[in-house]
Amino acid sequence: MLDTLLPKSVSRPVVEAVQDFDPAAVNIPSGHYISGRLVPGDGPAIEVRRPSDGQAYADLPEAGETGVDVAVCDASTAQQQSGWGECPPRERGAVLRRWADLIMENRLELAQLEALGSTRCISEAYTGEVPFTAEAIRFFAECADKYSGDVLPTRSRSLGMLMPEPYGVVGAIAPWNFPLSMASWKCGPALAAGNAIVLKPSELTPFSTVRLAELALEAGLPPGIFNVVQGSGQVTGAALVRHPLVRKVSFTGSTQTGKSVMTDAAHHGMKPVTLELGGKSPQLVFNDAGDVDTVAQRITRGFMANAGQACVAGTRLIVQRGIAEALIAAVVRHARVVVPGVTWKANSRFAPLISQRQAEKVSAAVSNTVAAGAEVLCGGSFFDGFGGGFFYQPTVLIGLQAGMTALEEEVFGPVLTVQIFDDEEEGIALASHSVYGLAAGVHTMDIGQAMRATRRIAAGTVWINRYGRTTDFIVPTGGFNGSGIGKDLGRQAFEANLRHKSVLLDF
Ligand code: TXE
Repeated sequence: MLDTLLPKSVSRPVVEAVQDFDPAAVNIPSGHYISGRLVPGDGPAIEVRRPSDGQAYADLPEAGETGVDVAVCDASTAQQQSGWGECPPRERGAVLRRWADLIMENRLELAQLEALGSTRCISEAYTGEVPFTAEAIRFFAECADKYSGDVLPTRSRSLGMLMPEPYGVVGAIAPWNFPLSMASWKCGPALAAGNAIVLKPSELTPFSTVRLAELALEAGLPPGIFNVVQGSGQVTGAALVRHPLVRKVSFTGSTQTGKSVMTDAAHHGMKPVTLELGGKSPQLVFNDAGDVDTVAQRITRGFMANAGQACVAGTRLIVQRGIAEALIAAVVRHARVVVPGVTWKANSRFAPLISQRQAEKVSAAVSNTVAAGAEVLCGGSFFDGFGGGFFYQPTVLIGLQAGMTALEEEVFGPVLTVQIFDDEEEGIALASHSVYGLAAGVHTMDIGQAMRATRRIAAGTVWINRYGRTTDFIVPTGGFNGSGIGKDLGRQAFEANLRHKSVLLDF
């Protein structure tokens, strides 16, 4: 997802600067970050492992209800007393821009921290994830003073207004697949709108966001406006969603957990939620899609980026019969040449799966599907030679029937299913999914065909003749149906962090 079109000035000149690094030499900011200070946790700790080799490298403190209460109360006090919510929006924008500058100045350190503990290879973290994070914050900094409420057409001797105001404290819960950029998608709009934020990163990738919070303070964010609490979802995440002073919740993760976040938010204060959930996105390729190899590369990147651990991964190839044989062969060819490598090596381009649990999920999805009659065109097992790391081979499956696991469920690994169709109607029908509606790719040179398919596919994003996001952060992202509620990115994400008060003044 993130190795897409970064501006040349951001991504290109520095590729050479990426070098191997020693994972044991990385400084780890361990603890919660509350009121501008790193707070060592007390109580139970969670062992954190490196996905590349499975080695435990740090202990994570877990904030229970009491720890979360301290963070949220401090955030609420800071939001009310520091002036962050009331200062001129342009000043908020300036702080966020300085923050983005500091992120870029500390790019190598952040990239190493990210690559150490997540599935981001250092080259991608340095050229993609970190600059992408800074750019998203810059985008939301620009929103700060460019949004107004409304003046409403009311009776002649009255003035009707819609006045936007921040919620107060926003609770944010981030996943492990893009730890820094997912945090920026949540913190950027919440902070630009004048809220304080308490962020819970994934317990699998907890540390890079602490450094992000330290840099925010250095940029001028008042202490207590950006806090990080560490811990598991069931304990820390649930306590955050339920806390009475958290007035809005933003979550990215599985559809299953999204349901319980939404239920908790409803039962503990009727809080608005933004939910960016799972997907099972189709890539619909018509006979006239263009150069076969170009399309194959698009399809391959679409399902293999971050080893398939992306919510928008295009994991269902639905291809028209006339082009099917050539395209499938080309996809398999591209899938076979990937070179896996530990995330701290500069030339590694193919990521490990995040954890043993995720590895078991991917492996079971493939073996269940094969046991049910599907055929493996390539992959189907782990790469050898990585000790405790879980590197799953890019896998292409064909001969699928409705109901098979890999076709229906979000696998979150580098697994592509292939289905062949004859006419447009059949292709569009296959593209729909009974649960998910996150993203879709439509590949055809016939603009009419592209737009007919786009109108009929139920997905929050449709890419035509491309696959994957860009740095056009103005384009909102979010799912339909089981893939979520509301939008990240775009003006919509900023506006979702404001509530609107209707005011009627008689004169
Ligand atoms: O996700 P969870 P997991 C999907 C993907 C993956 C599956 C499981 O299919 O295989 O989810 O991954 C926090 N209250 N996605 O278990 O549980 C948790 O601590 C509040 C898709 O990691 O959704 C973490 O910070 N918070 C996805 C975050 O939620 C809770 C990205 C995500 O965890 C909580 C990741 C609770 N009750 C996984 N339970 C995407 N949309 O990109 C957990 N959490």
